[in-house]
Amino acid sequence: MTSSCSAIPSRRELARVLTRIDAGDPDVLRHLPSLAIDDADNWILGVTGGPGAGKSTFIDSLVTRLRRDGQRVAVLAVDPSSPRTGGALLGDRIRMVRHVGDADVFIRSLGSRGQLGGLSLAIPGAIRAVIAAGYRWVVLETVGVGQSAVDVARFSDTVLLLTAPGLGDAVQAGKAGINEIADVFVVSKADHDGARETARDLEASIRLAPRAPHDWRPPVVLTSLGDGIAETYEAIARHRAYSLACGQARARRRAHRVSHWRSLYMALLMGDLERAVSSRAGTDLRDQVATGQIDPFQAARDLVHMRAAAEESEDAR
Ligand SMILES: Nc1nc2c(ncn2[C@@H]2O[C@H](COP(=O)(O)OP(=O)(O)OP(=O)(O)O)[C@@H](O)[C@H]2O)c(=O)[nH]1
Ligand SMILES: [Mg+2]
Repeated sequence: MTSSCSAIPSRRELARVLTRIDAGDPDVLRHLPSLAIDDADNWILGVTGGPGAGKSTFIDSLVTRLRRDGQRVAVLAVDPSSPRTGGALLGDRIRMVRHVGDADVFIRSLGSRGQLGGLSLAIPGAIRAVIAAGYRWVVLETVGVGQSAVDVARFSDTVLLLTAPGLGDAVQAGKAGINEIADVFVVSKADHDGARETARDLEASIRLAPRAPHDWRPPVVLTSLGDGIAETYEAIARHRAYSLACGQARARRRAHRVSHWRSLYMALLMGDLERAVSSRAGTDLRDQVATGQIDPFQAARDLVHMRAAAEESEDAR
């Protein structure tokens, strides 16, 4: 963080750090690995589901429930398609106005147009930043399609999949393999027709999934505009207890750290690559590639070798 890694940053400092993370600012990378995620008291909840499935509405109610227990909560809306963060976009897509005045709730969207590592770097970075600021619960919201859903699942301790009745979401999600990442299934908009059928379809697909006797069996809960939140909260608590007891939480945090490390490594390599390409030798090679004087594959290998040689001479010094 800015002044010191050990001090708890203010909200304003936190907002500034997140802006830099979102922008892929390489300077901020240096400070992030030192911020631990080891404490099992921190819990990272991934909430995914189709567009308009009711994720933000649901999270709003869940945050109210967590606040009743005195928990400090950070909500990070991960939106790879957003043109920019904050402002109108945040207001449009995150319906959590109830918590705007609450100092113990931090809400922020994350779009990451940063060059370095994209969302797979921004998500673990942002998680570390909010945990360091004392938010013990981190809720990640993302649309349950494509890479961002996978990224969110990779960095979550418990994954909730929301399905609204009548959208064919359950079938679509099943096809995309998204069902496999869910620890708790939430049928949202349960006041709509077809909610019970959707729940039954999900139950049937859960029954069919191969599972050892001691494995976690994802429950299905129904919610609508605040109803069913107690049951969902209880399902999350059960999954958390299971995960902590059987070692799943530890395994996921290990995978989380490795993913973070890989994306940091890629970010550093990308920075290196940019420097190599814009160096004198890189520019010469680029010109030769452009005019067809040299085969691109050969030129790419030349660049790799040049970087390696430069590193060796740096090491020797
Ligand atoms: N009837 C009914 N409407 C709901 C419920 N939950 C959400 N909605 C409505 O569904 C619409 C989408 O809700 P959001 O909470 O914004 O859904 P979302 O999944 O966060 O949407 P995106 O972030 O845009 O993908 C809004 O108009 C909500 O008012 C519910 O339980 N019942
Ligand atoms: Mg939303």
